[in-house]
Amino acid sequence: MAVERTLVILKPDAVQRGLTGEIMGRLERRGLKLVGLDMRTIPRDLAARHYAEHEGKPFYAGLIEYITSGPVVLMVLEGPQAVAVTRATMGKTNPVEAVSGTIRGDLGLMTGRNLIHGSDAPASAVREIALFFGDREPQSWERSVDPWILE
Ligand code: DAT
Ligand code: MG
Repeated sequence: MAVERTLVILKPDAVQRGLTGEIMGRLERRGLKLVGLDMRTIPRDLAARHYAEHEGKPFYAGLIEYITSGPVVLMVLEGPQAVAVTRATMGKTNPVEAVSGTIRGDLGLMTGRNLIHGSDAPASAVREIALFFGDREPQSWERSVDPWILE
């Protein structure tokens, strides 16, 4: 099974609501390995590059306002099919449709305050990790419990 990396952003609402630990804990407990971590406020130009695919859509301006409105926590996670596993753990984009047990389904109510970003495909993950962590290498480390998580 392909080992992938994915970019996660714990959005400003997750930080302001004190949910970063809760959300990081869920992703850690899933078995994904943390290989990058940072806290910062995303500048508008970087937000625009990150969300370029949504430019021109009715929610675009609000999305840029929201994602740049305060500090976020950025994570790079690694594991087999890390992109799909992270998306499944997050739940659907609209928290109303996200099933219970998912991050958005348990902790959110509205699409414009849906707590978390996760790359939507391996190619997007490569692009987004370069965008946010391009100037540094992900942390490589041996995780002693790996034989109990990975076949
Ligand atoms: P996701 O974040 O699940 O990958 P997306 O890439 O389609 O979803 O959209 C990016 C973000 O834009 C999403 O997390 C919240 C916002 N958004 C998407 N569709 C929206 C809509 N119809 N109304 C308001 N905000 C929306
Ligand atoms: Mg997306």
